[in-house]
Amino acid sequence: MLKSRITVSWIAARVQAIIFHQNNSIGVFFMRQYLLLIFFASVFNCQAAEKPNIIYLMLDEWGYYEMSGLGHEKISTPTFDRVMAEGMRFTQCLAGGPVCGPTRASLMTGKHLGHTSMRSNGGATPIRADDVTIAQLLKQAGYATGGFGKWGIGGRGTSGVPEKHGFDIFYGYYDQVHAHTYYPPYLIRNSEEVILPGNGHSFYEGKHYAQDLIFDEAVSFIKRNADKPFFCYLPWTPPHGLWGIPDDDPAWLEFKDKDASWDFGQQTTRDARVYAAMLKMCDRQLGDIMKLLKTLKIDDNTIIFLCGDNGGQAYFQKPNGFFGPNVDPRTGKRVFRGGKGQLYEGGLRIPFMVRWPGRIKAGTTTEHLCYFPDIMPTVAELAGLPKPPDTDGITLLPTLLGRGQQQQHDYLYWEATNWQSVRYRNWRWHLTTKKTVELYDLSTDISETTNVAAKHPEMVAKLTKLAESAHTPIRSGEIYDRALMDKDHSKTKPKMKKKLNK
Ligand SMILES: [Ca+2]
Repeated sequence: MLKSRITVSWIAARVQAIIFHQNNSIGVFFMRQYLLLIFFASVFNCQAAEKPNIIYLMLDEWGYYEMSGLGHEKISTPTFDRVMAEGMRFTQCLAGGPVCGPTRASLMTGKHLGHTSMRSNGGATPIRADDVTIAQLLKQAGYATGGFGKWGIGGRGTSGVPEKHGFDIFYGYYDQVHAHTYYPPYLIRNSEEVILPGNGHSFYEGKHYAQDLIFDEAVSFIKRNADKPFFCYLPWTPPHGLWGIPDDDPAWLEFKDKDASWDFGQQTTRDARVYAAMLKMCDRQLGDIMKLLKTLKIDDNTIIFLCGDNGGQAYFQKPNGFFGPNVDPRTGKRVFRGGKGQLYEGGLRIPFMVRWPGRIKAGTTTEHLCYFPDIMPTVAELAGLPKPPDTDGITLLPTLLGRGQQQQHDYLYWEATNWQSVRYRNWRWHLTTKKTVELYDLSTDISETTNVAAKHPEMVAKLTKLAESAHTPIRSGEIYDRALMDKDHSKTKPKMKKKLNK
């Protein structure tokens, strides 16, 4: 089946790509060699016979402690709790970046933020045409590839569009600002507009609810591809704002009549209630997908990753947020400093769990320190591929399967605008926006309260050097059609009401 899909013209295209891209980095050169290797491995059937389906569900802004399974009393997430109970929870998984765009770039390309082509949420820095994504690897290993949700690493008319990066189909939002409403006038399918009549006048109301459509497309993709290995990437927008939800959604019915102590929000007094309802809605939708896997008899051969995309934000109520994403609900105390947008632990710690019936031991927890670049080598190994050559990640499979020696990172690295950070074992080093050096010993100070840089000059010197070696200059992608890219961005969108019509 796989052989039949590989054509002579495909070989010609790959060879041409290698010959004519002289201007690329060594990493890109090796990645291209690697893609050829995958191809020949496919031809001669050298790969593992059975490849699991891979579902990667990443909720936008979902905080570390925001699940009922960890004792949260305001949030209800029975399916997420079930994934935790039936799979493995990582207590120390860190996002690839502190905000939407960079973290997605890190996840998709297997690189840390010193190497990614996108490092900020500016909107006009797509990934490059020669960036290789997880979907490209899996595609060439014979997977059907679909993405449903918020892409965020390359708008229409740029080098970063998903259909040029290994996805057979991507449906949803390409532009992050486009995703600020759940009632957009259109969504995007492989760079084409899908018009949603009756939408576009309000952030909160309309005829078509984007998340329902995105969910339906994902379900349809799974059904269509049940008989072959598939990669279903679900970077869903909820519970990111602005917080709109249909009046009749069962999850909203559960939260809408909460008492006045819930009246917190940014634009409306119901935002906090909608936030909680959105998590319950996504929980229900994942539950429906898991039921479908059973019906299709592919549950045992499907691995599900479930995570947040960046550290939790203190939404709706200062200083810790109405839901306290970095507050342990069992103690009521804030554990991690900072939140979304920052490189302190609180800006990067995310919920992360993985379920694979019969393969991953149920109800297990690991403290293995990992981050988004690790996903690429992990899924490559799942697909029977050799380790990708151009990644900063390390496969998680020894931890997940309880088999073999788990390799540890020498260090983990992040950067944001004027801020660099290194995690080295239990040390956390920062060169902050104020150009001050901070060093924390997380083994005794998980909340990063006491800067011990002055006491440990050797450690500071060591980690400073690591940060210097990890950073490379940004080489971002290209914009071919700025007007098309801008069309999905807020500046040119029709004015929409930020107030509810009631
Ligand atoms: Ca986010």
